[in-house]
Amino acid sequence: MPSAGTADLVIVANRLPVDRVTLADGSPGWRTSPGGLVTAIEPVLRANDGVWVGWPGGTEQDLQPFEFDGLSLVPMTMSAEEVKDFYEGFSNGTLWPLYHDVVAKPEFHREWWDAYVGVNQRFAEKAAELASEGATVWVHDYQLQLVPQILRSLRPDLRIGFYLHIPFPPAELFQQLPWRRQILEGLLGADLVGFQMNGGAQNFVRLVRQRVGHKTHRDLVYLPDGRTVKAAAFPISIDAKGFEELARSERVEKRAETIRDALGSPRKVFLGVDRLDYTKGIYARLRAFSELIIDGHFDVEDAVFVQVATPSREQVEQYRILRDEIDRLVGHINGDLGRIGRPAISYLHSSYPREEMAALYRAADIMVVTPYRDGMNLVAKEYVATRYEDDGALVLSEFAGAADELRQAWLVNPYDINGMKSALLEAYAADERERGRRMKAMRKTVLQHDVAAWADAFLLELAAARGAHGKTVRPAKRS
Ligand code: GDG
Repeated sequence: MPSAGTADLVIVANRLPVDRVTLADGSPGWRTSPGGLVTAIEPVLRANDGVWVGWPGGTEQDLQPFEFDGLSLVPMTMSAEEVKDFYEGFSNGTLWPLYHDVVAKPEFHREWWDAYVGVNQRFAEKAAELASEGATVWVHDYQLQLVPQILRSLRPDLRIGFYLHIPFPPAELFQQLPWRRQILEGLLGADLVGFQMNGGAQNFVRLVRQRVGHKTHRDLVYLPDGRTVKAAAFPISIDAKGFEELARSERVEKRAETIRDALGSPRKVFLGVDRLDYTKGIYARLRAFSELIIDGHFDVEDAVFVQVATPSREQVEQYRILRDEIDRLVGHINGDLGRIGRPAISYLHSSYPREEMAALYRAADIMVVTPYRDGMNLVAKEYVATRYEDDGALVLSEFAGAADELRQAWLVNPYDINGMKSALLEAYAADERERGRRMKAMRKTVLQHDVAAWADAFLLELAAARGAHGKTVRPAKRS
């Protein structure tokens, strides 16, 4: 067993919560990458002398552990080949489409798998080196599913939790994977395996029974060595209060007005905000909107659609194809339906500061979130958090995890364009009372179940894991 480190809590995630930037004096520095995960985990990290292990992006080598904003960060370097085979390849060309209902065809390449094993091994070794005797290690997401098992073999004294941010697919799809058994065994190294939804936890337990042959009962797996692994759902959320505060700020409120003016003050603004990803259903949603104009339900004076598509995974072939398809569709729609100074769709292929996101949410009357499959979808929850006057409408895919909690949204099947057209039209025409009634209920849910509650619930369950070794994580002090 390698000698223990000093951290009582180790977070292991593919990415560090910071991005590389060039400072004013030209030297390289770091900037916090915006996200709810760091907001939720930061207080727990502080209370436990914790460290965060992850890749800072890029192929820079020789990076040393550093402190940033009071957090201890341990960068894992990656070679250009690992970025290609582990990150773009196995993570985003194999697992991502396979876990999202194969909406794109997953590719299976043995050299991608070898790179996945290698990178998981390195991350596990680093966590083993940093964790104190009996520490808690919390591993995140589909890029690192082998880490729990490797880590357990290196350090049987640890308490290990794993959380999957994306859906865990049904057996019928998962079993296509040539390395299905290795992935399941990798996850079984954890004491607790967390999923967004119950369905994911159930798929996992069923697959373990069928493919690995372990005894299971409800949400528990019994291993031959006497360990028990629990699989359970912990729906993730956002820093709801933080978002609401941002939305209430004068700067954001002013900016929202400016955005509406710049759009030509239409009666209604529709909004979509997504990473440019084929799982998000951007193409079908824009078609549905444009057909409502063609059918004469409204025109560009009445309503415009703002679509923000944040650049994502641009080296992966499928993402390049998608970008071209959306470019072409937006060009067609605007060419056919727009007027001078009035495009039907304002398409922004760019990423923005958090404040601008909040202003966009405030400027939008109807938020349209129509993924074909999504673990949760935080954008839907962020929109709800910013509508502190209980106004605005949310059109939401049934296949986003968020649909389980946000039942009062206008729920749609994203494959059904006519159904989406009806929902968009209903949300467009709904009166203030109807919109208010729905938003009020959704706001209550989002504010109550925020990301801090999510992190606390996971860590509490991990602390209670049956027969697990190790110390217990101290709860975060939250304001
Ligand atoms: C995965 C799962 C699950 C986007 N563009 C900008 C920006 N964003 C922020 C949003 C939101 C986040 O990124 C996107 O989160 P989503 O949940 O919507 O989607 P994924 O990126 O696919 O996330 C998903 C999530 O993990 C968490 O477990 O919910 O199902 O797929 O917070 O606001 N933020 C800023 N500028 C942008 O341009 N600042």
